[in-house]
Amino acid sequence: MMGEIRSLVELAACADDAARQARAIAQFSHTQGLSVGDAYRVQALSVERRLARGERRVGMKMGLTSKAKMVQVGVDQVIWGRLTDGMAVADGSEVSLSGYVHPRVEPEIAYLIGEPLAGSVSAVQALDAVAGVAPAAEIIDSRFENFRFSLADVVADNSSCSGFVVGGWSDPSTPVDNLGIVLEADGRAVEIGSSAAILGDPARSLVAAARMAEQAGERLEPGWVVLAGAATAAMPLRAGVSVRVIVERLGTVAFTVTP
Ligand code: 0L1
Ligand code: MG
Repeated sequence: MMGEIRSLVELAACADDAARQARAIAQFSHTQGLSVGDAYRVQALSVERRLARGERRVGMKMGLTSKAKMVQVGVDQVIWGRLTDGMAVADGSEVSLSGYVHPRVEPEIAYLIGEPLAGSVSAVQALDAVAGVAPAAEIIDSRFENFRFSLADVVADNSSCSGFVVGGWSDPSTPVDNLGIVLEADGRAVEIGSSAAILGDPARSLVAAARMAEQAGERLEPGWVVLAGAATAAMPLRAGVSVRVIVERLGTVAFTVTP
């Protein structure tokens, strides 16, 4: 039975409250039709609520940029979400599971934006705007029950973004198109991949970020972080685990989960 149809503002409040209270909710698409365009509007409105509480916009995440990720969640389109400073996790720090519903972690490559970037650009133009590259980990956490969602659901839920950890920045000229990546739990490799799994080259993800930002009336701003997407499937987080992402040439990022 269809429930009451909610406005985009109400859906945004629902997604934001669920994230804030670390509470699972039913998929929006179970009770009402939601276009992907409207879902991005819900995402924008829910992130505006974070900004109204004092958080600051610090970047953009690209999602589902690898086959492994698309297969893992059953959605086969590149999506994006908005990063705020409230989602940043310091490299080497400890996080508590209490702030999440059912978090997972995935290994990524991060770009630091040096010059404004938006619209239809080539990979060369996109990379010219980059001030640094770094190893990164994204903590994703769907607010939907059982980590299941439609394309519109996940977009409305800020593309599952929940936290991100960025390591030390390397020179932007460092090639990142085919670097070995390992995701470790307690010192054991759980996922092994290559940055080439990110759309064949993470630079393609940056190009897509510039295009999608413009479609949303935004641009990538100097100082922003762009997460290019995961190189492997994501790993569920459990209490007490020590997580480390190792990216060939770029170094490592790490965090632990409170026991
Ligand atoms: O690659 C990603 O960051 C995708 C996030 C959305 C799907 C998921 O929750 O895994
Ligand atoms: Mg990701």
